[in-house]
Amino acid sequence: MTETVRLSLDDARALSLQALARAGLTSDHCEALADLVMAGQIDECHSHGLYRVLSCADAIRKGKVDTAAVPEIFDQAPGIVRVDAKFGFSPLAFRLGLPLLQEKARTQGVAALAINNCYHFSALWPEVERLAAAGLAALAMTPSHSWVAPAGGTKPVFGTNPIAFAWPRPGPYPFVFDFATSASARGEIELHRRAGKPIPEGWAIDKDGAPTTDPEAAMAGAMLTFGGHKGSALSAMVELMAGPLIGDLTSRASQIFDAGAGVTPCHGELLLAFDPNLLSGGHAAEHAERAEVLFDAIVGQGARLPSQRRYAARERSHANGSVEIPKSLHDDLLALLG
Ligand code: NDP
Ligand code: PYC
Repeated sequence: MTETVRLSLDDARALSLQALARAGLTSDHCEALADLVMAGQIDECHSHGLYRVLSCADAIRKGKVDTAAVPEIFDQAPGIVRVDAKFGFSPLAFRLGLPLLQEKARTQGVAALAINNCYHFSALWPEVERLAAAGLAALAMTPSHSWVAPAGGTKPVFGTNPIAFAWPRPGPYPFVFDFATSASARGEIELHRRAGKPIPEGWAIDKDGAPTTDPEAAMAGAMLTFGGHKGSALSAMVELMAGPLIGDLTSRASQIFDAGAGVTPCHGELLLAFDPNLLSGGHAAEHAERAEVLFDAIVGQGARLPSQRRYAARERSHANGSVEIPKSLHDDLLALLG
């Protein structure tokens, strides 16, 4: 059984902030990153929680990330905001671009935020949740590194390419899903490797194209898309929409840019925001009721909504005032403090 350590929410946040500051990040980046990894840990999304502080520190140590990058915002068009992250981490770029994206979505009905030149390590649900909290429906997507074989192939082409969607609902919890278009996130395979556990069948093939449950062999070979050709096509869409469409890199190009350093990917991210009021001709409240009927029909038969596990974890973490992480991760985080 994995030995764990329980940290108060304040201590966990302080540890993340200290480790990121010690790695050399400026305070506004530290705050943006700590908020995100804490959100992941509180929701028990372990692959994108405190664990990610290690890969951020690694990318900085290898001289890849601009630790003091000041993102630049461009009001590109009535419905388009572009933020150049200037080769810093993405969370600060998102944070700075968000107000203008929301304003544009409310006036145009639909608006896009294109983030360019960002080192990306995070889950997407915190971002689409922010848009839902402002009463907007939202989509987000980003490539990563070419780790995933297309359906019918054996060589990595795609990134793990997550897609996240949010729909605002009454109460604190929007309808949100957020998943990699690969069978699992790369971070999940890394966590299995760290824990010395095999990965489930169907996640990956080894470098010779044979199915594998060995995390090391999987990372040296190719990950698989979810849902065969369907996940493969969605993954290609993410490559195109959050790559060439917004003037940024595909996962293959991001891997080449990485030049063997093996750090978190550097590329772009696309977010789309939709105003339900404008798009429904000013009758959002009335039509939102139909959405609630849909959700009732799902949960009414015992099926669960995506994010239900996360929201339950969030309530538990806040009630306990603490989060639990593997002792090995705690040791590695403490080691970053030198
Ligand atoms: P999961 O497969 O763990 O979960 C995907 C989604 O499905 C979640 O919204 C989850 O909700 C929901 N879900 C899971 N089981 C059920 C069920 N039985 N019924 C209904 N809904 C369900 O996610 P992934 O491993 O694919 O991705 C994990 C994270 O990794 C994501 O947040 C993603 O953004 C991130 N990621 C980031 C990348 C990047 O480049 N930045 C690349 C790849 C992934 P719940 O959480 O409540 O279980
Ligand atoms: O878990 O696949 C992943 C991932 C890639 C970049 C950030 N997370």
